[in-house]
Amino acid sequence: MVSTWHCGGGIMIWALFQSDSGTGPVLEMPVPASYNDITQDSMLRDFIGWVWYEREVQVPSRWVKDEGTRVVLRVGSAHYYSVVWVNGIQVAEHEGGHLPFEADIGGVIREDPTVPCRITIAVNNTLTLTSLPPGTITHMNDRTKYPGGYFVQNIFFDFFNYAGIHRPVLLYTTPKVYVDDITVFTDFADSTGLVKYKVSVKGASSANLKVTLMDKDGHCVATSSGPSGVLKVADVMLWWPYLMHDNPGYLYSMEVQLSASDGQSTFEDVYALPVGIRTVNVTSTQFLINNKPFYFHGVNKHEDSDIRGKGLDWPLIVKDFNLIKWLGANSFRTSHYPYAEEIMQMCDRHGIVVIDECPGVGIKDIRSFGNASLAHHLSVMDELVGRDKNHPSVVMWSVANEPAAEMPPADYYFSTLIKHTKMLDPSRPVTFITDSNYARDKGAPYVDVICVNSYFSWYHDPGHMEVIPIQLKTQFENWFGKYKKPIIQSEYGADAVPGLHSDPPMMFTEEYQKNVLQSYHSVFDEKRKQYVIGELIWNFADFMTAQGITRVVGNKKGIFTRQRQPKSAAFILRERYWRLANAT
Ligand code: GCB
Repeated sequence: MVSTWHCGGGIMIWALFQSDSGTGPVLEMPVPASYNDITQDSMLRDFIGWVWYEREVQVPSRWVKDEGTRVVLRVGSAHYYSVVWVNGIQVAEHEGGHLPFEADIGGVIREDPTVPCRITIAVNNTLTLTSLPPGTITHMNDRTKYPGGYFVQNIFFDFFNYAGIHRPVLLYTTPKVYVDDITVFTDFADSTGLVKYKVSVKGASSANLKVTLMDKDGHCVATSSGPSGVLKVADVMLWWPYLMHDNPGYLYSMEVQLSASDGQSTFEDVYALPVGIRTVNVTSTQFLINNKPFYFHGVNKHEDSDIRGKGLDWPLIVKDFNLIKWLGANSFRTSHYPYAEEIMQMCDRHGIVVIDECPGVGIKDIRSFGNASLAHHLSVMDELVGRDKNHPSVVMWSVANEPAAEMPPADYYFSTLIKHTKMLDPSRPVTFITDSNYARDKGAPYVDVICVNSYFSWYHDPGHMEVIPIQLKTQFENWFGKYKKPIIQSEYGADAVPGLHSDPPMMFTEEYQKNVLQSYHSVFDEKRKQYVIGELIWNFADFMTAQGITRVVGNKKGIFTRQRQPKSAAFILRERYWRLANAT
């Protein structure tokens, strides 16, 4: 990539089409951001259907003049289904939020170099039985009850279905012959690091490739040439998780230099990739990073904040990393969808370990286990693994959250999905997050690590914290007894409305949340000496949900408020996580 041009870092004009013949109001709409909370209009907050973004940009004339330059339009993510036009010509169509897509637009902008480049993006947030996440629509047509009639998007997940263009829209260029992709697998033997690489080139059948690996100070530590090979690094500095080593998140820089010729012109491209050298392995009782036992003491998150919804927001990202480190957390799960690449890069640099989850959340309806759903799920895994495969921070893939894994089709569905994911990436374990009964879960036989969610004394036996020790112990013993695989408590927690107090503790108070956590912790402490390899609190921060009788302006299970201020539980967790970090 030689240069980029931000075309989404400002206002895009947004129009809501109300009918085939006319447009709705035209609004100023920031990108990146969800559109839902930007205006005072509840219709827009809860809107389901097509919205249109449009913006004209002036493309540098050297890009347009030079036929040897490939001009690419890249959308970081748009929720959910998108169609993109440039100067009225369709250039891309993409299904699915949370992942990027792009289009080569050189041909279109060269057609008439005198006109500015008009980018139009139509986005539809409707979820169907085959989308990920799935959803259905119910029409309220009984005119005796609903004078105007209305329809609702039913969702089977617990976060607000924010929509719009959530991540940056960029234009960038490469030469016509270019480095399209790199895949690295890392390993080490004694003090020698090994980086096995593969480079894919597009635009020519052959090219000269020079590969250099540099350390943090810019010194070259290994070189190679050709589209695949192994770089050997003497006295390797391994990539370690935060708090597991004095120098966590160590990254080398791999640079691929391409030169090629098509007989008339020569092309040069450079692609730089940060590389962390580390290994990941799973035994029946342990999760090993660089052959050392790793205990996940971390959080589940959401991409969610006031006003911008799921829109990428740098101050929020940096604040969240500061809070994660303050807490002494060493890991998080990208519940319940892939997070922005910018966040993954931060994880690499800071040594924050990631369980990378695809948007397979809310697969509850038997019709969402059909062939069309599975085919889409497989292709989402292609996109996710393709995007995140080189991040050292990513140590495991999660293909779903709380599916109806007891249903008969779940067996074929999960065996196919997990096999496919392992074929895409043989170097990482694969899991999905379950809340099913251990005896009837049909996907669990295929995972490498059992990840189980439970809310004892909350959704079951509300108000009865005394049930936690026995129920939690039984949960662990049942799962381990059946599968002999390591277990992560992938969610647990309780809602707390900040500032609400009671003693003795009552549900929704800060005291109740604190006590639930502490009761879980004493069981974790007993079982982590055996086969429990991690605990991820639900949730890092309060987040927005659909309106409903169990949600008081959103889910309040955060240990931080939505504005990132600590509740009492944050201090309990902080004390615990630092103690766990110092004990290992
Ligand atoms: C869960 C879900 C999560 C919810 C949470 C809750 O099991 O995985 O998305 O937000 O419970 O608070 O109900």
